[in-house]
Amino acid sequence: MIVHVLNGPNLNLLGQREPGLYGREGLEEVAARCRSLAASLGSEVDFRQSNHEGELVTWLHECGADVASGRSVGAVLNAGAYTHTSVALRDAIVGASVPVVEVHLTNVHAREEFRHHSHLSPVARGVVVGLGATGYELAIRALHDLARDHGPLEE
Ligand code: CA2
Repeated sequence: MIVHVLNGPNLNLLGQREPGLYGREGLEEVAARCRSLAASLGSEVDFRQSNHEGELVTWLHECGADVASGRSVGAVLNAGAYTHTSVALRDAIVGASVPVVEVHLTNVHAREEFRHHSHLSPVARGVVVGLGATGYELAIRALHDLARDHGPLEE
């Protein structure tokens, strides 16, 4: 199986700026952690990052097609700031029927008010916030458990 891990704007800066907030690990190190855990579950990771909303929409569509054909367990999605602004990403999750676990490195609820609302949480299977890169690993495990327990096509 594949597990898609999609990262939104500015996450390419991880490990280079604001280590006090986002930690010292770079995005490649997060990817390595994801690959290692997925391998232990017998899966491969398709790990991507984009600064462009439309590209993330297209990737969610691709993930939905892979889920529908039984190749993917779904997507871990850290949409970055698009979380708080993007109706298009929410529509893509619903439209492509993607099982999504929304992940945030930081505890968005302990930050500015504008980060408290997510357009994605109501259509996500689950949400993990504030646990750093460990959140990605928890989300990968959850997507595998959900696919195993409910089957890839079930709501
Ligand atoms: O906590 C998260 O994972 C966020 O999705 C990160 C976003 C932020 O807009 C969300 O509210 C919460 C920001 C990603 C920017 O990442 C950077 C990493 C290092 C240095 C600068 C930005």
